[in-house]
Amino acid sequence: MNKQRRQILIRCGAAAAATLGVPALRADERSSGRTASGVDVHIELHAITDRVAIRPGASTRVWRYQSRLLRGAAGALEASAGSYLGPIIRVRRGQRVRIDLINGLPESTIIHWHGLHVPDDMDGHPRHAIGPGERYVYEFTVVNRAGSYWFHPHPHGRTGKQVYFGLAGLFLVSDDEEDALGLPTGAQDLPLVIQDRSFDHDNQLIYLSDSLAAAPTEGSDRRGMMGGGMMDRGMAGMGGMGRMMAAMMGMFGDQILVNGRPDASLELAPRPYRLRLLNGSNSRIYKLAWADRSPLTVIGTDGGLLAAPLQRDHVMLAPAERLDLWVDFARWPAGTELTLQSLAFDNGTGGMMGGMMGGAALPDGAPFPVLTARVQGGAKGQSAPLPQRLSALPRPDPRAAVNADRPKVFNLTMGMMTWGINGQGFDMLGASALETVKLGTQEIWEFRNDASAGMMGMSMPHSMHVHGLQFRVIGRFAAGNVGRSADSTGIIDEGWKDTVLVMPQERVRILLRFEDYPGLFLYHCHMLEHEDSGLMRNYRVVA
Ligand SMILES: [Cu+2]
Repeated sequence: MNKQRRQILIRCGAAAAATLGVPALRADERSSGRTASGVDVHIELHAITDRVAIRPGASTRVWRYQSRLLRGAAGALEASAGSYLGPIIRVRRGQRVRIDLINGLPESTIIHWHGLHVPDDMDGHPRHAIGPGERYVYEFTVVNRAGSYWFHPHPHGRTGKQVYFGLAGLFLVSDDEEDALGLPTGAQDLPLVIQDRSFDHDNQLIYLSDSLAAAPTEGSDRRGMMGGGMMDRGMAGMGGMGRMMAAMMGMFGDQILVNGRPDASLELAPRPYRLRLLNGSNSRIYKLAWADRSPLTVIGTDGGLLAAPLQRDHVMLAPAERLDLWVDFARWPAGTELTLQSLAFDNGTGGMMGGMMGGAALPDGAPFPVLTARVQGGAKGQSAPLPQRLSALPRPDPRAAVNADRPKVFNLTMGMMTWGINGQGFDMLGASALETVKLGTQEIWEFRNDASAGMMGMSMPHSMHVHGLQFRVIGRFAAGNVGRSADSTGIIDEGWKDTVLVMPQERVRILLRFEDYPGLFLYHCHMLEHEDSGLMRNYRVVA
């Protein structure tokens, strides 16, 4: 970022918010009609270094968002007491929000509003990253439908590290359509953020070559797999080869945390709950099921409610995906202890990862418990039945795409130990002709995960995320009799999505609509180590 832009950002925070986003805000007024200064909610998020108690014994150094509500109803901001995670921001569709990010970290950062439809300079592209001590002012109208969105850092090459050390929170949107359904609210509307972490003997987080004890600096960011002292810095529990593999294949922690807590155990009333699941992990996929194999009722995905509830034995949840479950705990006798598990699955790498990572304690696809839920006694609350019609969800119409007969192909590639898309790594300001789209049109894109013929012939699942919009999944195909077939049962492709899991040897087609905002947006794998090492590109929306 140049000096002039930095100064604008800093001035912006001290004076009016309007400076930064004037052209964008005008395009964004359609649903609120308010002036730029008339915000409904104003929140300050201060990214700071801190210590929290996570495990018995020494406290853990973390990075987290310290939050303050400067304007808006008290319910708009829920700080997470005693956890690195959060806060939870709650807004209504149509509200205008201003959020000031203040960077109290020793390195640059920026926040991305995952799943929200906002102008490109409000989206948290890495080109907008701010340095230590600087402020970035976001202001936008929430036009998304009710749903469970979230926010996290997005500086280039360091997203994985910053999320891992604690920076992430939920952004929950409600609207009139959802209110009318009478879904569980209050304590029965329960967000569950699932993450995996590794700790050293002193309770400190271990991330590749970084730990917060070693005060990471701008100089320690990763520039490709082989650089940056990845091989020679000592780190507990992972040898040099293991670190290098993790930097490329993904960080897999051996401790499962729910809402920032290990060994999560919930006391639940015998009533219906809405469980809002977010996979906030860097790279781990969960295959979730109740231990007693009670069916799961899915009512929402990334972009809000489905048209109707779905019943599944188990559900896959890839990094950054959300799933809303409806569970009536009155169906079990008081005192029942239920375990939500992640079941064993084949990630399509043929067990290669476990071997090559020197025996990661909890490899991708290994089974483990996620949380226990104990059904309390007492009066069974009034169990409102779940409506069988949830939301007006239009049927996707692939014929409306400008390339209905020629889907754009995006191969997820691995070459010379670097991830890429069609063989290309990240280019901060660049977008190819293939990656240029016209405002007001729809396109079909196909992510292909069967092209990795790199030097090690690796393929892994990828969790593909497109910024700035919600799309629909219109097809999922096996790529023929090439290699192993991975386990893709339990993937929920229904509803509005912003992130889609593409298993090895699969091809997934999505229908995207580019509306309202021209500019430069990202699409990438949300396995953050893949993203940080090249599986990320821009697309450009032109008027
Ligand atoms: Cu990936």
